[in-house]
Amino acid sequence: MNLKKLLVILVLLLAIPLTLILVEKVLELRKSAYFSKASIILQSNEEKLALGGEMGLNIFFNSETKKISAAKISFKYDNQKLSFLGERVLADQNLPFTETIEIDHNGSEGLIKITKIAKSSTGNLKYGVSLFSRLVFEGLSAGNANIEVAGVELVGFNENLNETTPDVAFEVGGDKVFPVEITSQTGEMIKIKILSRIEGVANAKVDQIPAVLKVGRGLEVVKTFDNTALRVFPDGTVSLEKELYDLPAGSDYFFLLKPENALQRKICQNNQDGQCRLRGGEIVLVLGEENLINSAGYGIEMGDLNADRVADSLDFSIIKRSLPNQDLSADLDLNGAVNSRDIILFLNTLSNRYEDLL
Ligand SMILES: [Ca+2]
Ligand SMILES: [Ca+2]
Repeated sequence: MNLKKLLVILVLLLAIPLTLILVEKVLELRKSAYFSKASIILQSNEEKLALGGEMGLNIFFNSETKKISAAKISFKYDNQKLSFLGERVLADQNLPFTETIEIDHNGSEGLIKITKIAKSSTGNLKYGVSLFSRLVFEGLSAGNANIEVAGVELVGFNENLNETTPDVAFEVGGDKVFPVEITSQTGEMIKIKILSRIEGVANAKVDQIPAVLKVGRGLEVVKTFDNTALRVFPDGTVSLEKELYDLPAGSDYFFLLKPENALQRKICQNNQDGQCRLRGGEIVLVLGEENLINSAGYGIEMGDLNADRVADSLDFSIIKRSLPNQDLSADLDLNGAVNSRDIILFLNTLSNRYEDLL
């Protein structure tokens, strides 16, 4: 055996184990890539869908470990109760999935298939939550229906592998059924706009605050909206707009409005200028046009910070505690600071102290 042959054998002996080690490493990475997970999120702003009304359903992906570059999704919907109006993505939404390759809709089977890719290059793709599409449906007949994700195939890139081409689909978790309730009364939608103001607010730095709105008739509460919001204007005026379904038009309505950190207000008539705790509702609601209820003459009083329905020493201790660290959850006049102004406002509220009940 000459020297040349010996060298070749030596090189081979060294190279083979090294190659095996490298292959093993790549497979290890591959394994984690193949088993990457993403979840799908179905979300809509509408609580209920009125007969003949429209509902937009947003479809999001959430992928922590890989950047999603393309997806094929199929949806199944109840075609007896819902009609698919199409994909309608708002122009100002920053969408990674810019190109729709295909929408295949079969109305008689209630099946929609969408294929999309991201226009961005691998480097510009994002981790985390990204909007895939917004589908719009119309309510065809009353009852409960589902919109279900029937199949998902996601395609991702793995930076660790310096991939330039997408790899295969990976596991998709998340809630893939979206329940829809279609309300029965055709066109029975009552639009309301409540106008009021918050006492002692003259330089508000926030533009909305959370609120609970209850709708009552006579002396009973008939509907509760836990997650609504008051629009706040700098001078302290506030407004709340809401569409009410499943309620008959007519007289004797009232509202209970409890903004965050405030005492609840009972609004039982238009242009009300004082409390009406013991009175029944006197508001008339009509269909079609906007029902404007002005309650600015009986302003909202801030002060119930712990939401126990009374403004008292417990709330005062929360304000005191928030002074040194400027915890803005105690910023009663919404001016962006916790200081003596909030204490003065609170002391004014103490003259009333109890919130309006039924
Ligand atoms: Ca309280
Ligand atoms: Ca303040």
